Amino acid sequence: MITPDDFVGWLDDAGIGVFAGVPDSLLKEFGAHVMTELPPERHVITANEGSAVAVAIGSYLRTGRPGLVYLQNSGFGNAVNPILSLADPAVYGVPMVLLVGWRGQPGVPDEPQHVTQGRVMTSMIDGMDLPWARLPRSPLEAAEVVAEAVRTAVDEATPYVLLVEKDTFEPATRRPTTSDAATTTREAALAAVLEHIADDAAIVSTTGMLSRELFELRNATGESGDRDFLTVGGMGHASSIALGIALHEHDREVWCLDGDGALLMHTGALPVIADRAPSTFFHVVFNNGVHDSVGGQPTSIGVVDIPALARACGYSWAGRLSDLDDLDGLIGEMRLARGPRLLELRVRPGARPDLGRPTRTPAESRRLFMAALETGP
Ligand SMILES: Cc1ncc(C[n+]2csc(CCOP(=O)(O)OP(=O)(O)O)c2C)c(N)n1
Repeated sequence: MITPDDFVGWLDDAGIGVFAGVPDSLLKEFGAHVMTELPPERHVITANEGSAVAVAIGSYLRTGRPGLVYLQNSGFGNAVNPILSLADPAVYGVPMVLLVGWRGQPGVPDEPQHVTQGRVMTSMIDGMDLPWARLPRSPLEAAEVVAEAVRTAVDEATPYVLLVEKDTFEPATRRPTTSDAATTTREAALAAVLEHIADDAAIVSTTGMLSRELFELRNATGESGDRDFLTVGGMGHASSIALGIALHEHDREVWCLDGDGALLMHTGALPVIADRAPSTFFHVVFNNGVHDSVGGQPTSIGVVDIPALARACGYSWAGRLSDLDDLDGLIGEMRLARGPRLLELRVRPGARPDLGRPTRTPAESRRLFMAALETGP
């Protein structure tokens, strides 16, 4: 295995400038290293993977040094647009190295949302005419592959993809510390919110552990969970999925249970939701300040006043809660509002170590969800 320290050293030696990306569980140790060791001007955790490519482009324009863009392959689609429309050798020809966590790699069991993306990964890269290599686990070979990747990216003025398999990186020597004052766990807050949501409401939950917690809470309480749509992939799109449902629901409440990283990934959904103003739309953001599901790397939500953002985007009501005792009153207020409303819940990072994964297939969940919503509220 490779130490993150060695890996970043090879990149430094090869002339890499900025590091930008969206965290991934396979890159957790690498992420912990760059977060604790690189100065802030050399490392940016971006809202989505396309923005990371854009940061690398901008940094190259100013310094002439290629950037390192890191991402999980589920976010590769977000990166495709600025890669092909800007960085590609036929356009501006901007060198960079893309470090891509290969979830769903053929032969390695993984969740349904990773299977196809994992299988088509290399053919997608080939289809984009990008040079690529697997990052070897052996340090000697990896050092050569990294040097060759940067050389090719620069010589051919192109993005170069390095695919990272499971267990490639050794643990980082230091981990970032989080200083969140919130005491409530996401799971406890979720359970409390569920008590206020009517049985006939539709729920769209965000990507990551929140959806896993929702699935387990339903099992624990013996509820069917048929009206829950778990957004297992497509991070950031839960709110627009909920909007798509709410357009057709004039009586039934539609609840989007979101994360702060997911909210930031596609914040542009907020004014669109407000513009369409479905009166049945309820948005709850479980804000732990980090990408908890993939290792706890900070999002930029700390600089955002989420209720003020929602109001500025046109939501008819927005509030914040840190103490679950106030939930009753705030949900009452939400219900009195006429258009979309948003409640921010401050929660603490972390999850149960024994948190399971949904045992229903996504296709079965989709069938049950559609059938459950066919019956009136
Ligand atoms: C497009 C895309 N990029 C990255 C990921 C990997 N990923 C899964 S969950 C997650 C973090 C979500 O953070 P947040 O919304 O704050 O929720 P939390 O995990 O903190 O509850 C990430 C980065 C993904 N699934 N899809």
